[in-house]
Amino acid sequence: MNKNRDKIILLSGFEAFGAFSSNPSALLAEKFDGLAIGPYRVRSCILPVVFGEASRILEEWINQLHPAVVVCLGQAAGRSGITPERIAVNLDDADIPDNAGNQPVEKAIVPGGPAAYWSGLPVSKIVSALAALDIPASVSMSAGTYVCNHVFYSLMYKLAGMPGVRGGFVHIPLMEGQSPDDKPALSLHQLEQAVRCVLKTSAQELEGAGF
Ligand code: PCA
Repeated sequence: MNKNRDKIILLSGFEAFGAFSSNPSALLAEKFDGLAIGPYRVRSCILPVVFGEASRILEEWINQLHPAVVVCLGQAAGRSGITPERIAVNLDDADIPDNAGNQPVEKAIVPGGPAAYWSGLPVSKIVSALAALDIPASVSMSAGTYVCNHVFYSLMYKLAGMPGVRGGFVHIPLMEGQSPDDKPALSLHQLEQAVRCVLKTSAQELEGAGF
């Protein structure tokens, strides 16, 4: 395999969904596209908030780019800090329709697949690194059962067959100014700092050294 291909971090964000007209995860993915993180180059994609389609598109990007690290971002309104997800579950159970009108209830993502997968990202190290930057963060035990968990589970299912490639999911709070209500939010600057820290900590884990 081409050596350069080993040095890509694939970063995904989501389109707006539900009651929101924007999604900070998409904004951040766009901002980081093409940036260097140590010896790695970030490539970004924006996923539709649609069960099935989102994970198919992510899989196409993985097949095309052969990334060394895959970090998927999603918005979690109501959370006050950055929350790397520890575990993906084999369940679609939607409270609201996705952007194509699908609303699966108690449906396996991969029928007969494992009940759950651990994240491949160093979730505790990421939280410590964020805390050192004074960015609120904690490890989350559930990515929910909506499209984010669907993408997370599908990613880990795929990466189970790709030894050496690390991946996982990180939920982020709303961005300041995004929502008129009083849900917690971080500034764009804090969110950018946080994503840089997540990517750097994840890539350093692969390199086994600082950069
Ligand atoms: N958050 C949703 C889906 C897209 C997003 O940004 C979720 O948490 O499932």
